Amino acid sequence: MFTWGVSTSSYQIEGAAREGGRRDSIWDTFSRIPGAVANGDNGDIACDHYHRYEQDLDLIKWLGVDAYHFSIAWSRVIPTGTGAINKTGIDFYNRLIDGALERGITPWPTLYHWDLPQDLQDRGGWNNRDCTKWFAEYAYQMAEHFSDRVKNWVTINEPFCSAWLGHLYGVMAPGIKDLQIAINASHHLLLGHGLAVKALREVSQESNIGITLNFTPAITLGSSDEDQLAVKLADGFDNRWFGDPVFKASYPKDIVEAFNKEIPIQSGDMEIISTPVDFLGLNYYFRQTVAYDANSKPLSYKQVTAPNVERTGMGWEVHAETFTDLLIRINSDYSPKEIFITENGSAWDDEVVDGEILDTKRVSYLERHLDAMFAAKSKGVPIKGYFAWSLIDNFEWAYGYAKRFGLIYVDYKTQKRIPKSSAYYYKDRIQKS
Ligand code: IFM
Repeated sequence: MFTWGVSTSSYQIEGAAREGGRRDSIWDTFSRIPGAVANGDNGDIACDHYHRYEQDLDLIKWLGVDAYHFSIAWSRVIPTGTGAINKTGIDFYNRLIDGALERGITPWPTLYHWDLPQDLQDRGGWNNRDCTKWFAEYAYQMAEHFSDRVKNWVTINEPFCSAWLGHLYGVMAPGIKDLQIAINASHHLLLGHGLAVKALREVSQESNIGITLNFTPAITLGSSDEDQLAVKLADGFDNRWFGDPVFKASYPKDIVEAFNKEIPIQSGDMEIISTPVDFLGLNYYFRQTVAYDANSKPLSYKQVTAPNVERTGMGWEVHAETFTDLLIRINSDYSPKEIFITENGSAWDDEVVDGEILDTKRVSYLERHLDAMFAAKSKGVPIKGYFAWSLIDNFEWAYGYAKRFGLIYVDYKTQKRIPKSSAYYYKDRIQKS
């Protein structure tokens, strides 16, 4: 059976930031830094999903999907990150999981979608090797509480973003700009993933466990050897740095050499990181265009703006064929047992006109990417499901509420939800499948 679903994440939709015993995550802290998030937005209220989850589950059911991929806010269930469980937080996810199951929807939680408890950041966060243990203990606790009803688990979502955007470029929480710390964080995120796989399996052998990696294929407009090198470096930095350890138990040599930094690998780490997973969660949004640049740091390439290409409201190139090629390549490079597309979608400047949102560009993006995915599937890539990003408009990290990815529009003043044309398209496509 092919699984159709929708995805969200805790900090982006829940709100209720200071309710029910939840403590700050690094995103609460980061959002308070002047200028860190567009318009000074934060996730205090977001989509108020914490209070409106029943309505949101009804919308998920109305869409006709099989599964709901959400994330658990670590600081809601273990507010200081380690130690005492917060029963009120657990109760919220019990209600969410039960509510999904009552509606015939399979819950697919991710354990970590970037919202590290601030108390753990104060102890060094992902730069501290202990964070891998804290994460594994948290994973174990979540399995103890939910694995009687939850079978499908994603450990970590897009370690690329946590590691590089959060610790190298500082454009996401915790806002650090340091290559060595970013490398440490990347290794600890991956190690935490491996330990969490073991912890989840220890509690429930029936678990179906994966990690979600985002892949951004690169091309160049140049024809020089240097530009080809730029493509290779971009691919190594974005894609192979995270895929190779999980599926090949090693970091890509060319990038290790180019970084010329210490990687905090201890004996046995790579075996733990490459603990076999049941599936790869794959996120795809766009392809990038790069050129060689000897002065760029940490690697000798830079992003260039390809002319005359279609772009989303994020400025990301729309290129569905790349999705097909990527899926074929990932299958051939890594041979994952199964692939679930855990995110794919696009942001546009949606407008409500006479109570409707005719988001024809999102419909077109969705249609072309679904076709592209099925093209890869028909060539033998073991794609078992597709989750659209996102169920509803939400807090788009450093862009705040300015960028809308939802199939369902959210009026942030009233919290009214309005299905966009893309929601009707998705519903119809699922029905016909
Ligand atoms: O909103 C994000 C999500 O949290 C992670 N993947 C990419 C999405 C769009 O930027």
